[in-house]
Amino acid sequence: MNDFDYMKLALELAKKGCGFVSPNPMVGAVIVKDGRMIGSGYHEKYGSYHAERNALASCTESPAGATMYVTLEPCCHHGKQPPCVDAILEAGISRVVVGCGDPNPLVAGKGINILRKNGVLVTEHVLEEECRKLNEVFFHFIQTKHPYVVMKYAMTLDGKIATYTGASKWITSETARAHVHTQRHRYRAIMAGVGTVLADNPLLTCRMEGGRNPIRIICDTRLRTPLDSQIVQTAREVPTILATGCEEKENHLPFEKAGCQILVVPQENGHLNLSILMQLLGEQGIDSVLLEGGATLNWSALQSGIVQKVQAYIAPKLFGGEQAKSPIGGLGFPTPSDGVLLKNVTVQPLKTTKNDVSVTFSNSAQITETDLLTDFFIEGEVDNHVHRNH
Ligand code: AOF
Ligand code: ZN
Repeated sequence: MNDFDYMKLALELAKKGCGFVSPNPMVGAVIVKDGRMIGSGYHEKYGSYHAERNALASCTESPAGATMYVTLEPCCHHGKQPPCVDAILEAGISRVVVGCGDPNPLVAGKGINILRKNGVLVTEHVLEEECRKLNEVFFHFIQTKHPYVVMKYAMTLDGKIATYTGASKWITSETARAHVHTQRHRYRAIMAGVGTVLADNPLLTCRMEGGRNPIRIICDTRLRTPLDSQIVQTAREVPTILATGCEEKENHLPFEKAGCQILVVPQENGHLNLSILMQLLGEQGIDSVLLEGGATLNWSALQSGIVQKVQAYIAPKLFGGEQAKSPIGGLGFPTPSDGVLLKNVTVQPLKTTKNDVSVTFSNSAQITETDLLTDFFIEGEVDNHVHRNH
């Protein structure tokens, strides 16, 4: 096992915090002495112990003289937890291997400096790209104070999100739909337009085993969400924000009584100003938003430059129809060179068993063949972005 192998272990541990540590980063740590792993831990929950202290507490023997592998630079500030550098120095760790620096201005480089000043040998940049990528949300949020926005949609291979009649259940298979719930767990909030609430009356919860519900945000410029919708009816159990341009307090009251938070957002061309909405959500500590908007909201989001990532579930199906909607509506861009480019694109096949077909041969031996459906999950980061509203 070398430095990279141990850092990989620390990365795997860090991922266990996914969905529970926001808006903190996911961090993992492994402690190695004389070629043996003697402790490990990760940041499990927002506000609770940092990875380093959990790893130190788990040690099966004295960590004095050991090496600690940690995916993020150890902190040196007093937040909800005391500084990790103090715990590392007290434990007598002699070498610290760091994945990537902490962009938090309270830490940024200072944590590593303190360790070095106190005679600890520090090795930096081990699996740095992987460690940064793991916390792309944290890096974005701490630097911009706006949530990391992921635009998600499911479409057919001919680019339709519904048939010409408006029917959309279902485009993708169960496997793809289950995968969506891992993303609802992963990101802090989910955002949809009031059109989706009126059409589908969705719950927008996370139905993944052991998962955590995202905060639900409905963009509802004129406050048209029905009081008897599932969203409003479950607002006491699942945090729910109605973002609206409607300022009349008496119209807010019934929603607030039902447990919803009303967030008044300035309007722009009859729609909510999404950049200001993101600023307001950021002020509430919401570090990430999974945008499951309809075509109109998706276009507004792209146009206002708030989208960092696109996730497309693509079914091997064709709907056809000029009137059938595609994922991004609005006017669209006039020339191909104006289009939004994606970078770091990955493609993941999501296989589903459609049917078990029993085949009987003449010798009467039965075998079962599996008929597979494959949807594709495509993810890419938004590369170029033009603010067309300004
Ligand atoms: C670490 N190890 O496991 C984590 C770190 O309020 P606090 O005390 O939880 O501090 C949160 C900040 O600490 C967070 O913004 C980030 O800079 C760092 N997170 N640091 O050494 C950890 N989760
Ligand atoms: Zn810390």
